[in-house]
Amino acid sequence: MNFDLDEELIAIQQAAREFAEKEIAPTVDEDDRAHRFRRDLVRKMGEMGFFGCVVPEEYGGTSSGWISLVIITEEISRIHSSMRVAINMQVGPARALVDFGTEAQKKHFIPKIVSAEWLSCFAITEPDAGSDVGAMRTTAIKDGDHYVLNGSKTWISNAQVGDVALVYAYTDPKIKYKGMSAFMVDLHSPGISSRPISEKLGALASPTGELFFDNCRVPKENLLGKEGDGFKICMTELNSTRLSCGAGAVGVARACREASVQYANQRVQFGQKIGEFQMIQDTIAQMVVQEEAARLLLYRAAALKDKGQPNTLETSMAKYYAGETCAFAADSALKIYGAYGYSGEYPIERYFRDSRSYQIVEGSANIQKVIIAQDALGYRKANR
Ligand code: GRA
Repeated sequence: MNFDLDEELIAIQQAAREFAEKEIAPTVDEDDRAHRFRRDLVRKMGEMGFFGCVVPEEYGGTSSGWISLVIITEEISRIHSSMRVAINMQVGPARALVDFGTEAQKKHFIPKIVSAEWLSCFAITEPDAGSDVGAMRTTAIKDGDHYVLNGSKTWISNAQVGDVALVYAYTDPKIKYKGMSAFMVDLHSPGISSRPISEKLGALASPTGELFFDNCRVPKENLLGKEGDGFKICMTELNSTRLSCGAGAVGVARACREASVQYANQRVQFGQKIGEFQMIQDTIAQMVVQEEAARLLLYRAAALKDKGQPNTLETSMAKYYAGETCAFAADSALKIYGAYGYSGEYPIERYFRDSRSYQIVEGSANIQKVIIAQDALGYRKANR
């Protein structure tokens, strides 16, 4: 496989880098400290076409492909990890609609999601259902032309700012995951409320919250796929969003590596630049190699998807490794910067806080390892 980026991808990379450096970077520390969600910037990202990479042009997308999604996410996350979450919130539901929506659903939702006229999100996780998606308790019971939603979701990015959500719920709780269904829900409907989760370690400028459904009536036209398709839709969606999430991890790892190299070349101790000490070189070398390996794993997984081939295994490998790489890079940057890294004077403490999310979200590191190991052991093939 050849991973030299072609002209189109290089142009996309440059546009995303320029956007991140010009539009996001000037206020990144201020936005992060104030927990400020930049809806205006999300809208601009929509105008730039960042949310349309894997959406056909007829629905407002660009069809530039999965590798371009990975490239854009890395560039955004390198400047501000919080801002890359917005990519998954728009792309996840938009792509699920491309894969499973009716023509009417596609026309109604996708253009407004891709342009970020509507902020979207997806709601899987519940207080007692994190890694074990099948353990969710939210129900959607048919009542005439509607489904009535009851239950609560937690750790939902964009919960308190979203306009629409892709919500997973049981239409038939008795038959476990075979009774799970997926719905596009207007978050301004009666029976829906939200509560922000503001006390968190990182991703401070990305809103996170709880969603509560109290007899919320969702028109039956908003069912995505058929009743019972929910688990499959959810796994397919996660297989898409894990790619972008992994790219976010690489973006933060790259920011750590770039900052570490710069500092190692500037900071003098014991009469020489600290970069001249072999222990620092050992760390820098590991950061460089891990970052490149993680990026190549992501490109490979994305390239398979661009060719329409199964890539669940490759996506799990890439997401897992990118998360570990990010944690190592942030940990290393903090050691290299020492007390300055611990202070608010440099962005290292933000990288460190943001890095931790990547071993948790979009399927924890352990869940990815389960998928990889079960495939290797022949218990359950990941690529079906
Ligand atoms: O064969 P079948 O017809 O019985 O179907 C089974 C299987 O083939 C069924 O689901 C199918 N399936 C899939 N279909 C398509 C399983 N995996 C896939 C797939 N990748 N694609 C049941 O399968 P199962 O394996 O028996 O299910 P399980 O053991 O209950 O669960 C599997 C697993 C643990 C992998 C799953 O639950 C999982 O992925 N858990 C992790 C949950 C997760 O990733 N949550 C993320 C929350 S959202 C989030 O983090 C947002 C962050 C935003 C951001 O920062 O980007």
